[in-house]
Amino acid sequence: MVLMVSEEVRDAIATGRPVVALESTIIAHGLPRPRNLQVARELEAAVRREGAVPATIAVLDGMPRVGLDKEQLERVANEGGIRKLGHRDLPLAVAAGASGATTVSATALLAALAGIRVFATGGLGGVHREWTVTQDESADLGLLARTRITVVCAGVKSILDVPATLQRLETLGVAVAGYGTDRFPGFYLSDSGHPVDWRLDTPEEVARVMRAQDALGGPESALIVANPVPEDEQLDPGTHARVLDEALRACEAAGVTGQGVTPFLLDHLVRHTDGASLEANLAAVRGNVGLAARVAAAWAAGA
Ligand code: PSU
Ligand code: MN
Repeated sequence: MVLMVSEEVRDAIATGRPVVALESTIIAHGLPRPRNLQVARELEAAVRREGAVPATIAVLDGMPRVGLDKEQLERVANEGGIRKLGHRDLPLAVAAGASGATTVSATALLAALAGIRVFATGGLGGVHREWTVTQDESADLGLLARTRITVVCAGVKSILDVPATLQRLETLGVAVAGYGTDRFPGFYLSDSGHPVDWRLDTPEEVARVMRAQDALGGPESALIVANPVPEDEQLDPGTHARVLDEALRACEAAGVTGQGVTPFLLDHLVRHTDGASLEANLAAVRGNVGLAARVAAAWAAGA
């Protein structure tokens, strides 16, 4: 067995009930303890409130798991040695018997393998500023170009080069639509300052695009539903610009590279905005999880 799907999730998939995949990197490496465990539970509860089954995904002792029980979720939130796993790390973690939280790329891959079509997260990874020097582009983008899944997110993390990331998504052939907006959301901010070509306004419209993807039978790529954080819950744009600038400089000064960059920047923002970035991040994720559950319901109902 290479993949363990929990009984509840397996049952929901088999009977055609709505399921929402949730990633675990945000829990283990994107949020401070002990708030991270509360959030992990809260997100699962939010999926259930909308009538869908949550499937949080992680690797524990070398076993990729889709749907975690109470103790497994606690391990992801609290265990010291939990690694950060992109999709390329999965075979290494399995063979080593290692435990790790899955990023968007690894979560999307495992969710699709399990037969789950809808996935909610905070913000996607993408092209980092300074890309010309570091060549740092998240593996999220390449994986979403070849995985048939719908990702509900608040755009891409604003610590990134947003227009370059949008361009890469276009080049890679990944479909992107704003949800209830013509503006591409900016993760902590409702508007990244960039437009988006397509707009969808209801879960049924999203489900229709998913069906059209399958009917057309092109490359097995994802659909990104970019759902903005409500304007009254966004991070103050002035604070965002100032603190992000400091965070990027601190990251460079600390010599952080590779997988460490995103957690470093997110953590810096939390500490230097008095937690305001955390609240905006959580508001975005909450909105995405609720919408993903409604999309999964529309998809399951054949809308
Ligand atoms: N969204 C959040 N917080 C996070 C992430 C997303 O609100 O911590 C994670 C996701 O798992 C995403 C990862 O895949 O950050 C990107 O990391 P990298 O830039 O190293 O690819
Ligand atoms: Mn990276």
